[in-house]
Amino acid sequence: IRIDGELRDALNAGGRGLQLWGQPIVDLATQHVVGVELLLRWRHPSGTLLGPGDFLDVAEDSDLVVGLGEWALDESCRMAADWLSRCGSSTPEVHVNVSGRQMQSGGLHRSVTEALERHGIPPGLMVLELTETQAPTLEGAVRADLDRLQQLGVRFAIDDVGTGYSSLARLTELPVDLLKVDVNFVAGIGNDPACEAVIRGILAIGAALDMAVVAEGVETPEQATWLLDKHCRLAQGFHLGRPLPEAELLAALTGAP
Ligand code: G
Ligand code: G
Ligand code: NA
Repeated sequence: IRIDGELRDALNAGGRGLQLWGQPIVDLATQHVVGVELLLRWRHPSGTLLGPGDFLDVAEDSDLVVGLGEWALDESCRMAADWLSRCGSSTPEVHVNVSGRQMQSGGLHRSVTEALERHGIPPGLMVLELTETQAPTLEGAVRADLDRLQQLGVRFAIDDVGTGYSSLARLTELPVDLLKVDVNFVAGIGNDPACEAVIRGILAIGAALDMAVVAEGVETPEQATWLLDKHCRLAQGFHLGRPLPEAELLAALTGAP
């Protein structure tokens, strides 16, 4: 399949076939949904529903990832405007994934502010998730983009913490507010002391640097209990909620049947 051509067609048609599914981020102490991570899906012209792993690399290798990122920012804000109108002050934070190439394109500040303004979303509601392994060298312009967004109230999360090659240096370089513990460490809770030690270490770094920590990939109540016991209050995973398409997500957020 010529994924790149088809993806270009989809973007040129205003994002035809592209969707964002939302996965809840839960406060384990209160069970409240405090955030939603938006995850890209693509209903390919063949009918198959594709995940990011099926087409993100292709997009990342071209300028397509920038258009895809702009589409995702706008779509996230459109969805968030709907949540805001129904959930008011309990509207969850909106977590949007940003690729390294999108950061380096130089247009991140503009894309984010335009999407927020177009849909009337307060900047404090938005969290941009950056992946360690993709985080580019922070040349002046990229750094300035991130700083301006942070001054506006937008926050930043580092995804898959512990799997990148320069994680600790990154944490002091980037304007980071939130650390996301990689699923592989969470999978080791209860059976792999090394994984547990890494999670404790990330929690200690978060506490020392005043960054919140989200555990990803929580699949069992035992993992949730272990995390809460270590004062890790924020978690995401199949045990707490699977990624859902827009209508089902909305029903989950508003408690509708
Ligand atoms: O939903 P799934 O677990 O298949 O997502 C796999 C990965 O794809 C996620 O870890 C996330 O980092 C990445 N991803 C999902 N949605 C987006 C998106 O909108 N933009 C970018 N750049 N990456 C995304
Ligand atoms: O870090 P990233 O943005 O890739 O994280 C989101 C990804 O993790 C999504 O692709 C989602 O499908 C996946 N995911 C979400 N919850 C769980 C879980 O409980 N277990 C596993 N193995 N993967 C999960
Ligand atoms: Na993410």
